[in-house]
Amino acid sequence: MSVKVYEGEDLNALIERAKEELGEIEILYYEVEKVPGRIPFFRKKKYRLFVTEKEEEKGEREVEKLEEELRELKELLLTLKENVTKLPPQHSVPSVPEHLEDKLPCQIPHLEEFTGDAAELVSLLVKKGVEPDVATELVKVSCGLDIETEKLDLSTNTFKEALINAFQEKLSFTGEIKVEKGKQRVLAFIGPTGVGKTTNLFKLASKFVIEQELRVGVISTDTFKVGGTQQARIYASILNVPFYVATDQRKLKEIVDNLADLDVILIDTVGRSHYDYFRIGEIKATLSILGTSIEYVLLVSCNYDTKEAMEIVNRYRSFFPVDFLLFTKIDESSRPGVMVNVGVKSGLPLSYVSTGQRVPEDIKLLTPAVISDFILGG
Ligand SMILES: Nc1nc2c(ncn2[C@@H]2O[C@H](COP(=O)(O)OP(=O)(O)O)[C@@H](O)[C@H]2O)c(=O)[nH]1
Ligand SMILES: [Mg+2]
Repeated sequence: MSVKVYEGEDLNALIERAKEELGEIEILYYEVEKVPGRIPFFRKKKYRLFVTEKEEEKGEREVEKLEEELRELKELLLTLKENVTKLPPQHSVPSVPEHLEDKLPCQIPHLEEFTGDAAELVSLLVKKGVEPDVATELVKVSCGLDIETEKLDLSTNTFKEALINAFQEKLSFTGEIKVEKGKQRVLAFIGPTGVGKTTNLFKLASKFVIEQELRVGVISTDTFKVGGTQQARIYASILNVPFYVATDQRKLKEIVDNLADLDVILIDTVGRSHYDYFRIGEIKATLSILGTSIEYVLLVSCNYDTKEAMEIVNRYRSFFPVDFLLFTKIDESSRPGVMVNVGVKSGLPLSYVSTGQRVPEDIKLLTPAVISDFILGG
C-alpha cells in the first residue's frame, strides 16, 4: 500500500489538496496536534492526514504536468524571441522563472580545457547542479587528449558510460544494505527536521521485511518528549513492524537488549523545530549508550544547495561517526548534482535516494548508473 501524508491547519483544505493532487483518495487516518501560536496561550491546531492514492490517476497527472511545463517553455521562448529581435540591445529581457532556469542553455566557466562531447558533458553536469570544479574532475576520468585541438575529449562512446566511469572512481556506494542472519545491525536515522527520516526509515524497514525476509524492529527516540512519534506509530501499524518509544538512554538500552533476536533495529530520532539543530547533542547523548554497535545514516535533502548540504554533513559529523548518506526529495529538485557534490566532497558512501512521498515504494538504491540517469534524464 502507498501512503502519503499532508500537514496543515485546515483538515478540509488538506483533503481537497490530496484530491487535487491524487484524484480519488482513501483516507486512512488523521491526527490533530496543538502547537503554540504567536499569541501567548493560544494554541493552533495542526492536522496530519494519511491517505492512499489510486495508481491509475498517477500516469495522467504526470502527463498533465509535463504538458503544462512544455506550454510554459513555449511561451517563454516566444517572449524571449520577441524581446531579443524587436527591442534595442540595451533593453532588458524578461527574467526566467526559477523552475525553468535549468531548462535553458547556461554559461559555464572553465571550459577551455575541454572540447567536443567532453565540453558538452561538463556543461550538462553544471546545469544539473554539479559544481564546476567537481564536473571537470569527473569528466577528466573518461577523457583523452584530442590531437588536433590539443584539448580533452571523451574517450567513451556515450555520456552515460563516461559518467558511470567517473562515479565509480570518484564516489563510494554502500550497495543494497544486507543483513546476515544472526548478525544484528542497528541503524540510527539522523538529520534535520522534515528531511524525511521517519518516512524513509519505514521504506527501508519494508524492504528488509519483503526482500530479505528479516525480522525488523523500529525504535523512536523521542528525547524531547514532544509526542512526535505518532506518525511513526501509524506507519509501523500499517506495515506491521514492531514499534517502541525510548524517552531516555536507559530505556533505549533496555529495549535494544530485549530485541537481541531481531535481525535489524532501525532507530528514528525525533525533533520538532529548526532549533533542534542546536540540540543534536541530546540525541548523541541518548544514542551513545549503544556504543559502537550502532551505524549512523545521515539524511540529506536534494532541495538543499551544496553549501547548505555540506554544512549539515559537517555539523552532524562533528557529533556522530556518520557511516553513510541517504538522499531525499530528488523528485522536488531539478539539480541532482547536489548528491554528486556531497558524495565527492564528504567522501561518505551513498546508499539510497528517496524519490517521493509514497511509503514504501518511493526509494531507489544509488549506483553509478542510477546517478547517471538522474543527471542525464529529464
Ligand atoms: N516529495 C517528497 N517528499 C518527501 C520525501 N521524503 C519524505 N518526504 C515528505 O517530507 C515530509 C517530512 O518527512 P518525515 O519523514 O516526517 O521527516 P522527518 O522529520 O525527518 O522524520 C513528509 O511529508 C514526507 O512525506 C521525498 O523523497 N519526496
Ligand atoms: Mg520524523
